Amino acid sequence: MPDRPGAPSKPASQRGRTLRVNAAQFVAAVNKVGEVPHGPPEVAFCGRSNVGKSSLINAMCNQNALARTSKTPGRTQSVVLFDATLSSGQVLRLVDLPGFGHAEVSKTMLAAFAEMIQYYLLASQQLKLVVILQDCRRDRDDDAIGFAGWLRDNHVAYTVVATKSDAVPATRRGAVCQRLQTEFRLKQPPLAVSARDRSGIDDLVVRVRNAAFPKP
Ligand SMILES: Nc1nc2c(ncn2[C@@H]2O[C@H](COP(=O)(O)OP(=O)(O)OP(=O)(O)O)[C@@H](O)[C@H]2O)c(=O)[nH]1
Ligand SMILES: [Mg+2]
Repeated sequence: MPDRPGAPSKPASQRGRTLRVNAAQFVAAVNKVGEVPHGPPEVAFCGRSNVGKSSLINAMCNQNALARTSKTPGRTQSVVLFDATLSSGQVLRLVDLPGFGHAEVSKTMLAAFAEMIQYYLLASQQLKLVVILQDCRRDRDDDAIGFAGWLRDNHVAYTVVATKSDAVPATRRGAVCQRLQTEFRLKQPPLAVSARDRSGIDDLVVRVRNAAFPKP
């Protein structure tokens, strides 16, 4: 189930009143998936360590330090849950997953992370969308492409976003997104986002809301 067909075509900023996160709070950090408390519809953020997952959650929630960020890869080592209340009154659970592929963590721990993440993704009753993050500055990421294939095979809905778009000249962003579209076999180019200059953030909030609360 590649990129959601219902995703908005016009940027949120051009569609009148912007949907925003009015309040967000930390719910729990869990190391065992069985401990994820039942709650609102969930949207999970995953990707390579240091790709900007925690920063993106903070930007979406208009906060600086809700999710812990770090220059050191491997900062987020548990499944961390945040509940975000939207200006529409709807409540979303944002799930910050441990990053895959960082050297500072032992192979055994990496395997344990992967197992925990996969179990969560398959077992959660509330998971509505997985957001796969890809750093605009990096080349092809076979781990993430393989992971997207695994999600497809297991009928888990996902979308791809290209992070840190501020770090790539505006003239190159289109080419990066086109390459990612091909690599991930998406119906449309991924959304380019930047936690630093907030570009694409409002659109991402709309996109995850639409996935979490589909119109009947
Ligand atoms: N230029 C730029 N840097 C960013 C952006 N988002 C995050 N970063 C930087 O990238 C680094 C990693 O950010 P995190 O949000 O901690 O990344 P993460 O994916 O949560 O990392 P792990 O928890 O280790 O898996 C930090 O130094 C951030 O300041 C962005 O939009 N633009
Ligand atoms: Mg993190």
